[in-house]
Amino acid sequence: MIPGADDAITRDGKALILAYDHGLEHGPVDFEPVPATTDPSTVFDVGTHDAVTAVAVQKGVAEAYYPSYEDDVTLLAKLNGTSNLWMGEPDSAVNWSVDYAAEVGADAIGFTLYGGSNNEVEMAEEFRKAQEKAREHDMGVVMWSYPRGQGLKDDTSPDTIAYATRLGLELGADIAKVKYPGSADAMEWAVRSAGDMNVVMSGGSKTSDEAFLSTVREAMDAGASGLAVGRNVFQRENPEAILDGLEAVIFDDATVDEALSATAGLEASD
Ligand code: FBP
Repeated sequence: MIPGADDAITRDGKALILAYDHGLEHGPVDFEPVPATTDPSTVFDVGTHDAVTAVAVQKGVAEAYYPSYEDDVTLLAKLNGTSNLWMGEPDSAVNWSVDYAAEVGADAIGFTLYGGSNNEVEMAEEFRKAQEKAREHDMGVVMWSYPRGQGLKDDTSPDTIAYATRLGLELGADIAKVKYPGSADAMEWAVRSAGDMNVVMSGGSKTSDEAFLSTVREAMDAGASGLAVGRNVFQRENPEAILDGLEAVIFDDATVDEALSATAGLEASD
């Protein structure tokens, strides 16, 4: 990490990254709860909310839609990704170069590393090339640090998530995005393992407002620097409401009750 390298995708040192690479990673099934989200414009519109510090998308979506949002949205180029149709050992194709991401307008890159996979060595070497190229462009580097593979029994255990954040620090990320390890203590250990590097929590599948905001509150109390979230925002009928609540927790240090009040009146059905 380089101090300040992630400034373009953080506010006051905190991040709320809206991830929208699910069409590749999971397929259109993730858009079924709110069919309008099949259209990337719908989610870029959500990304113009003040709380969102960057929107993370794959190349094709960035090429086609980012030109209409470049004044209102900060682009995080998710460089690698693989479809859910792939049944092999966890791996991720590098789908665009850092040079091309910079040309499209990205301020930062995102890169998945499956530590523990039989493909870890190749993925780490690909990350090295992307990370060093990102430095030439003064772009921030976010590692989606997701240990998984046939040898790994529990990919969200406290040990595993602390190792995941540490991999981010060791390999030169500015932010590591990790799954929530299940408790505030485990998250605190994961944050401590990352040294001065920022750690953000991954959103996960959609839960209730209260459950989600409570987990984010716990993660922030444990020292996390924010959130990189997809489904828990765009699978809601009113994503702006939960973004109001998340803004309160992440940037204004609000309690869960205060954050729920911030969503009140806007989110009727979740
Ligand atoms: P969610 O907040 O919806 O979990 O999205 C975060 C994310 O990292 C996405 O960027 C990515 O598409 C997805 O999760 C991958 O999740 P997994 O590999 O666990 O299926």
